[in-house]
Amino acid sequence: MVTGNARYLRYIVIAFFTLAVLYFVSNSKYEAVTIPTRLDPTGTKNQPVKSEEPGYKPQQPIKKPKPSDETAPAPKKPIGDNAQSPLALTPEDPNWDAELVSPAPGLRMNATFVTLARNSDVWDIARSIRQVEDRFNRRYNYDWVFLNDKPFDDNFKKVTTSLVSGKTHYGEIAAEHWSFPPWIDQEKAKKVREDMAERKIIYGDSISYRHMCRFESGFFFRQPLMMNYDYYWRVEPSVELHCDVHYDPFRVMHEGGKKYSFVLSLYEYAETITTLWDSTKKFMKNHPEHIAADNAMGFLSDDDGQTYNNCHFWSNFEVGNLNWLRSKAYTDFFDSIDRDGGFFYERWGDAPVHSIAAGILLNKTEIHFFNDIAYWHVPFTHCPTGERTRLALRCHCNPSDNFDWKGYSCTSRFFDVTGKTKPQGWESEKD
Ligand SMILES: Nc1nc2c(ncn2[C@@H]2O[C@H](COP(=O)(O)OP(=O)(O)O)[C@@H](O)[C@H]2O)c(=O)[nH]1
Ligand SMILES: [Mg+2]
Repeated sequence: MVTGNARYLRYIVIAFFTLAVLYFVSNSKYEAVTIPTRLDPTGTKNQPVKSEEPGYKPQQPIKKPKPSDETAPAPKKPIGDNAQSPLALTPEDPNWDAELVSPAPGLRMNATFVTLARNSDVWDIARSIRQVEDRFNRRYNYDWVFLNDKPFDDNFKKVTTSLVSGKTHYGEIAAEHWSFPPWIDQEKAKKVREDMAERKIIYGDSISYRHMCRFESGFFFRQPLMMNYDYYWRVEPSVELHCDVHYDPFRVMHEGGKKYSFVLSLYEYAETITTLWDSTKKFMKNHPEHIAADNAMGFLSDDDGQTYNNCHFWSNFEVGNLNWLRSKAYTDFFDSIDRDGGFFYERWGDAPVHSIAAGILLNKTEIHFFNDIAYWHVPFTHCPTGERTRLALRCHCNPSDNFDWKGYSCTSRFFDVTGKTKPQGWESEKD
């Protein structure tokens, strides 16, 4: 009996000891020190952070280094298998739900988001990025190029890099792409600004706005960081996306042979472009070889090209083909109108410039309207027409805010000129 008790006691002691060892081993694993890291503002490496620093918060090391430099990224090879993952454009298409898997299956295009911004735009662009990521890019991880006429500061790089799921790149624009060309008469340009200020024309007195419009018209697509990409999606600060983007718009462009696209169109403020159409006509006369046979002149002009009706695609949203913008046709067009000086002697916007180019240099079929991409830039909304689409895309826009079929929009004209059928329900969204 005594021996039996002693044996039990021994078992209990051994069991207790074993449990104690196991507890110690497992507990010490959970207390293992994690090295806190912070994303370096250049995005190239992770830097240790001292625990006494303000803002210290232990976290897991960030897995993916995100290069951020001034050199062009290496050209990307398409990944994925197109045949395995056909584009699903409507809820009826077989691959519709599969597209919401993250990362989205299928091919990636050689494409990037692009944003022109100042350091002071950081929080406004942060909002835009968050929405683009939530509604689309978190599943696709496309890169994002940021361009600025001044160096981006560390805070801008840190905040934007933390939000973008693809790689981020930061470029400083060369002075010759953001300054007065030598042929501009400074006195004349100054008088125009003073006069426009008096007439209260929006941005009429601004020099930087004019540099911005000329840059977006003629230079963003030839920045070193943009040279290796084929497609771009322009995103401005403080824009909103109201619906899921269920498919890859870059693939729609590529597979549909599209070169330019839009979601909103409207009439330009005539006083900012008084002579833009004269310059366009001069170009058309000098370069008939660039005019597309099946162009969309009917979108731009009501009298077969005599006058401009001021219709333009709103360029704060664009998905487009960079090789088209880099083509001889487009650069001849830009160089020709740029010589006439209207970016400074008037206040030509990049929206009418891109739109006129698309309207005369492209065939109608190469311009695409993205009904599915819900978008807001102050003060206009594009909310997809058709309740089925809005519900399927989990939209949060109010359909009565949709600008497409209102009197000041040119989208109805685009449908008429291109012979497209307007989406069901458009008539109930007129004024
Ligand atoms: N780097 C830089 N970006 C600018 C400047 N002015 C405007 N932008 C950018 O150019 C785009 C258009 O400017 P924005 O103020 O939105 O003009 P709006 O949409 O025509 O009212 C936005 O992406 C701005 O962030 C500037 O002086 N410097
Ligand atoms: Mg804007």
